[in-house]
Amino acid sequence: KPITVIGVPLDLGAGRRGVDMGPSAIRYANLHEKLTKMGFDVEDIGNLSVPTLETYKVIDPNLKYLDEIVAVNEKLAETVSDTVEKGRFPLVLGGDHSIAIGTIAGVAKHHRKLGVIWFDAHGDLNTHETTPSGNIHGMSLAASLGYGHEALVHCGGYAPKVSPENVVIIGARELDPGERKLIKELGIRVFTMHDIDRIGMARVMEEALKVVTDGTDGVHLSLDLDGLDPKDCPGVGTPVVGGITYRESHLAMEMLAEANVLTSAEFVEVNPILDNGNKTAKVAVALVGSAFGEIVL
Ligand code: DIR
Ligand code: MN
Ligand code: MN
Ligand code: MN
Repeated sequence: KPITVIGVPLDLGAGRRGVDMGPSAIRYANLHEKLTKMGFDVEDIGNLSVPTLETYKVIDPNLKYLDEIVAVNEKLAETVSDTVEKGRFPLVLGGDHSIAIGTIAGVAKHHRKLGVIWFDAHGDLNTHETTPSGNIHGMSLAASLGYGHEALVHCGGYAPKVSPENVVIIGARELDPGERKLIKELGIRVFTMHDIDRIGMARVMEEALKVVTDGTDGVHLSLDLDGLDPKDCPGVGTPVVGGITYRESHLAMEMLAEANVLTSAEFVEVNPILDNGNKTAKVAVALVGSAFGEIVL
């Protein structure tokens, strides 16, 4: 399938600056070349235009930069939706993880039922009522499920985008109290680092694939690079020790490619300012390769 790359250099949803440079860092790590060499028809439509932090001020400390983030996500939802309509695979480069609201809004309306793999150290299941930070990148999965501020929940003009039984979180190791509560209430499947240690990534992915393909007609991958261990991915805004290794994350992508179920993907939270020689963006590009079916032999 032909691929359309969409950059979203947004950092208003995160607590630390720098993820606005994520799309550049990923392109610098030769994303286009990798996909072209793999034989894909790739078009890169560039970056969406995104407001600069200094231009705006925080109005609600529990929903920092809400209006600006909503505007970017509405535009992203349209762009992603147009891409799907053209029969192309949307590959979105972040930017902070709040952009998942727009990506999923653009994708989900083309599916009867969408499965979502949320690969992250965090749950991103806060709302303005539970957030400890006010950062909207910690609310994007909740919003996609229909929880949180109306403007986030209704991105793209409809809600909810996904139902809890088709969502799986992989790599969680830092959840806030409100997130734990929502996970229990909704019965969301979460594979924590404990589970990965215990049963291994291969079995985690087998189970995860069941969750996201059960009755669905599409699967979205939302991959926050902080899901990986900071040793492999130091260039992220909120590193959490004890993460998924380079190989475990590759195995996950390889099993996804093998299952041949992905219909859209986003790679977010790459922060080159905090990185070491663009290591994290290079990992992102390698993971994209595996997710699209690159194999060693
Ligand atoms: C935290 C951090 N749970 C929050 N979330 C992050 O601010 O809501 N997600 N960093 O990727
Ligand atoms: Mn995240
Ligand atoms: Mn995260
Ligand atoms: Mn509503």
